[in-house]
Amino acid sequence: MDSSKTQFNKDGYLIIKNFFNQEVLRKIYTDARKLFAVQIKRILGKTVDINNKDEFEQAMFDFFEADFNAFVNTGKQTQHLISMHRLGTDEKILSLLKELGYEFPTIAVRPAMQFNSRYLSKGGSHWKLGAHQDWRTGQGSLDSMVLWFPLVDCGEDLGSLQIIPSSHKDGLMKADTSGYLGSIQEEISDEKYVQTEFEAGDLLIFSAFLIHRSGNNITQNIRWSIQLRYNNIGEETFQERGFPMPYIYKPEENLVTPDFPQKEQLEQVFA
Ligand SMILES: O=C(O)CCC(=O)C(=O)O
Repeated sequence: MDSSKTQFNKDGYLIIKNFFNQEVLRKIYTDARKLFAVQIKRILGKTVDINNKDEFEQAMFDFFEADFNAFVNTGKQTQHLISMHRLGTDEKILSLLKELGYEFPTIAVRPAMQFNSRYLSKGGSHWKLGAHQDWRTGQGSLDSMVLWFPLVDCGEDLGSLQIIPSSHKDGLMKADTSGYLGSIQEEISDEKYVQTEFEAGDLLIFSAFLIHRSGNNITQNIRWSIQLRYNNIGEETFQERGFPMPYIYKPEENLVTPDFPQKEQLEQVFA
C-alpha cells in the first residue's frame, strides 16, 4: 500500500505541509474579508482596510454587535464564495483523495468557512466545538474525509484544531445532537489530544470518524479556516444505504425582506 495511505489508515489523519497554492488561499481570504467590508460600510458607516488585521477584525466585532442578523447572513455568504468552491474541486485535492483510496469522490456538503473568535459568539457552540466526529452529521461513506486548513498561520494560541490520533477506529461515539455538530458525551482525558499547528498553505486531512475539537483561541484575532468534506461513491455500505444525505437545504417560506421588490426597482434594474 502507498505509504501515505498506510499512514492515514493507521493514524486517521495526515498533515501535509505547503499543500495549497498561497495565491489561491489569499484570494479566498480576501474575498471573505471583502464581503464583510461591504456590510461593515453599510452598518458602521466606515471603510475598513481589510489588510489592517487588527483594525479590520475590530470592525468585524463591532459589526457583530451592531447587527447580528446581517453578520450571520454575511457569514452565510462566505460559504458561497466562488473562489472557495473552485478550490473544492481542485485537481490536487482529487489526486490526494485517489491516493488515499477513493475511486469516485463526491462533495459531501457545501464547503464551509469558519471565523472563530469568542467575540463573534453569543454564548453558542459555534466558535469553539467540543469533541465530535464529523461522520455523525454527514453519515456518508465509511471512508468519508474532512480537509481542514487555516487561511492564516495558526497554532495553539489561535485555537487550532486538537485531534486524537487513531480514534477513527474506535467506532461512532455517543453524542448529543444539540449545538452545531453534537458533542461526544463520554469524558475524554485532555492528554489524548494532539495540538495541531499550521502555516497558511498546510493541510490537515482526516477521517470523518477521527475525534477532534476546537482549541482555545486566547488571542484578540480571528481564526479563519476552511473545511471541505468528501464521500467515496465506491464505498460499499454507502451504496447499500442508498447514499444518505442528512443535510437539509431549503428556502425560507416567507419573503426575508417584506414588500420587496417594488415593480419600479425591477424596471430600473432592467432599464
Ligand atoms: O475549526 C474548528 O474549530 C472546528 C471545526 C471542526 O471541528 C469541524 O468542522 O468539524
